[in-house]
Amino acid sequence: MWGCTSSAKMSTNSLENENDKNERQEPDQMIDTIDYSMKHPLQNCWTLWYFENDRANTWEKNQKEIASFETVEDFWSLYNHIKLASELRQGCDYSLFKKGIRPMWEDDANKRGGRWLINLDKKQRGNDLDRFWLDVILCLIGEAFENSEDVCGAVVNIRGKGDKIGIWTADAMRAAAVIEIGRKLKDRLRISPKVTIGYQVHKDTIDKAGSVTKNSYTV
Ligand code: MGP
Repeated sequence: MWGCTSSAKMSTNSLENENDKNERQEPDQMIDTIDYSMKHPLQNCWTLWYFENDRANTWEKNQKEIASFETVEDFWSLYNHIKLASELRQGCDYSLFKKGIRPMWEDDANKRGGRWLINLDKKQRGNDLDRFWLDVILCLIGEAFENSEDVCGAVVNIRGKGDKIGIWTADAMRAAAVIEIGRKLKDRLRISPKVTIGYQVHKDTIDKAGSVTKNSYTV
């Protein structure tokens, strides 16, 4: 089982190229120098949540905490162990949030915030969904944003009408941080400059009258 301790943490800028920073060595020399027991700590501890739409329960009760991790290795163990987002049933969600933040509007860390929303069309479930979701996770746990402290977490919704990925930030009034996160996200996901994504304040989503929530920012 995965869990988090309160040990000292260091920043990991690249999750995939950790060894590139080290001086290159002959392969046979490496046998003695790699310490396979050392895990690479993330800057934050993260919790993965799973939502399944069981009508017998409230929305909140249907949010289940799966596991927490705080090292690169424990992230990959978890990721490789669970279904891809595209393999989940309709109506299900994965959420990845900093440990201690619940993946809901009501949490103190989210209640003044909002989300960058990426709406996928149906054919993108086969092409883009899993890549986008993994890239979003790597941006989060690799602290890819200059304003990473504003990031609370991310959610992927599997829906028949079209899947969605939301990146939740803490404070919708912090315009510069929100915009920086949106721009970096578009860049990292290689979303075409012709495509616009919108940021919606949670309060507007809660109060929405029709089916559409207004965008407070776009990039
Ligand atoms: P959803 O799962 O975010 O999107 O919200 P979906 O299913 O695509 O529906 P749509 O309304 O965006 O078209 C579905 C419903 O789940 C909401 O209307 C709420 O009833 C409930 N819900 C969603 N979220 C994120 C929350 C939350 O944070 N808190 C509570 N209490 N309910 C939520």
